[in-house]
Amino acid sequence: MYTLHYWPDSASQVLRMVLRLTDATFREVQIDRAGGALDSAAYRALQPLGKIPALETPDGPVFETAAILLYLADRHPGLAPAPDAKDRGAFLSWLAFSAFNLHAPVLQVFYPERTASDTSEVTANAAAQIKANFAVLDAMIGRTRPDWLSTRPGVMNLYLGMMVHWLGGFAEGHPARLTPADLPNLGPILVALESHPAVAEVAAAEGLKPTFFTDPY
Ligand SMILES: N[C@@H](CCC(=O)N[C@@H](CS)C(=O)NCC(=O)O)C(=O)O
Repeated sequence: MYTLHYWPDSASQVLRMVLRLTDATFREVQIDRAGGALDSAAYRALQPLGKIPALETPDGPVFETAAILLYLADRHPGLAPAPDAKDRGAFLSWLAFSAFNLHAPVLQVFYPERTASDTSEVTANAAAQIKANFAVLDAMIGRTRPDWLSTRPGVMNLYLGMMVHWLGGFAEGHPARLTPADLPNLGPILVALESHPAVAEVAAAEGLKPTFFTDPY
């Protein structure tokens, strides 16, 4: 039994989708942000920085989105290459790439004041990194067509899709705006996944449009 501590339209979103792809029993607890839950000792015991998400597991708490994705993939076959699979190294490399080189600058775009007081410069720099790094990843998909990043739902396509969902919410002209149409290889994968029940169910649960990737807000 897992317990996911979530907040709508935050990094917990991909975990809500991935949990629905498993046969695990789980419950989802909405974090009481207004009540200060992120700063509470109880929540800090699950996530030491008071960030969203955190997953309680039979093995203890697991935190950091990418770590939770890997934890679930290792216990629920089909979400990513198995530990002894030939393409495991490539999968791990691009999972770490996504956490460090995509998710981190995406967070800077949403919280630029945490990096420096000149928020427009922070946003411009982070947006440039996001665009350049998504282009590198997209080219890799075109070159190698990995099975672990195809139209079959799994941890990588849903993790990347969550970020594209957020970035597609920026208005035309915003430096960080990115949509499936900007990504020749990842874009069609996300379009194909949009109607998957795991995506549709979480979009509905979080009060979001069914066009989760293509027209997110
Ligand atoms: N590297 C962390 C980032 C988590 C994170 O920053 N989550 C955001 C929501 S998407 C959050 O907790 N925001 C609330 C805050 O920082 O106060 C992870 O991947 O889990």
